[in-house]
Amino acid sequence: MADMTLRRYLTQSALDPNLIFLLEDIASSCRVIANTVRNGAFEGNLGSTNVTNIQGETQKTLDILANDEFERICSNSPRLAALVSEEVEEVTWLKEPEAGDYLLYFDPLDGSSNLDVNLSVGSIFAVMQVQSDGDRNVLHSGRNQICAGYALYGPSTMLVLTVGDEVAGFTCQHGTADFQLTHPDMTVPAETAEFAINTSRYRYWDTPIRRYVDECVAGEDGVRQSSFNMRWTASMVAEIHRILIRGGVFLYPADSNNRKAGGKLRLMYEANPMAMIIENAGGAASTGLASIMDIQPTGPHQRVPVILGSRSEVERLVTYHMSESSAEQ
Ligand code: P6P
Repeated sequence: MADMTLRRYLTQSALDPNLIFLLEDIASSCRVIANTVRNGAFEGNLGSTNVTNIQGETQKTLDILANDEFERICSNSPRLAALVSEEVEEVTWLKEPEAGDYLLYFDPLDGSSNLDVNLSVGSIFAVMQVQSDGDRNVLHSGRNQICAGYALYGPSTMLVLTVGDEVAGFTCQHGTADFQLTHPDMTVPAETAEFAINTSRYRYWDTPIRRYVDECVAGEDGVRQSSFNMRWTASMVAEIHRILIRGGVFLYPADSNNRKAGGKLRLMYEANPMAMIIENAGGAASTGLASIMDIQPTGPHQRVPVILGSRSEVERLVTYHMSESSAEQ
């Protein structure tokens, strides 16, 4: 599979050249961010600012630098009309929108609480299109995404991308800095024995989540008659990548503590892109009651419950939620 670079892969995918330009700009942004993250300690970029972002989170220095890189590199993309960033409250309109122009949604540095402890972080992105001339609307459901992907800044820097039905993984080659295709046609194993959830929130969970996790923890003697493993890396990109490689289910549900906010994770630049990737890899992505990509957004920073990964596990969790909600009626 030597020399299937990202550019060759995109060209062979017969995509609009302006979309190829945009995806290459996104890849360039991720290459620069990878270097900035790796050299954070030398450039005094670790640690936090005293700024609280729209999410109510203290911004890390590298959050801002990563956002600036996306803006600096992608803003010149010929048919890019707007940027929707986790780190910026307002939508950034780069030009008067014309039908077909691209809209870029991104979390420039996800999981940045891992930076100071040298654990994996990532960037998440999705692209949609302006629906009609002059239409300054970025609130389209995830079904309108024409591509989605993430960069994982781990032991190696990877770019995972879906531009249609397949999910492809590229690894940044040390030296040439080319993204080379190393993981073609990534698919989520249908069955799994691994779940990912922040179990410190057990006291806030609703019944369907407690039931699911209790059954996993009960292992061979419980109703699942199987033992499960648990992982939690506080980096959604790392969790999703692990699920693409060896299966699993990732849960960040709404609970009694975050329900007023709608959940923890953001729809437009975390849940939707990952939902497209996971579904195109044969998995499923739900809030517990509805497919994530069917949600009609109400705001660029809207939060939603997230349950995604191996299809059989997500379907089980949806069944638990449905039976709970019908019991409440
Ligand atoms: P908690 C990172 O802040 C993030 O948005 C996701 O990447 C990650 O899965 C989750 O939040 C971690 O949340 O509550 O464990 O800190």
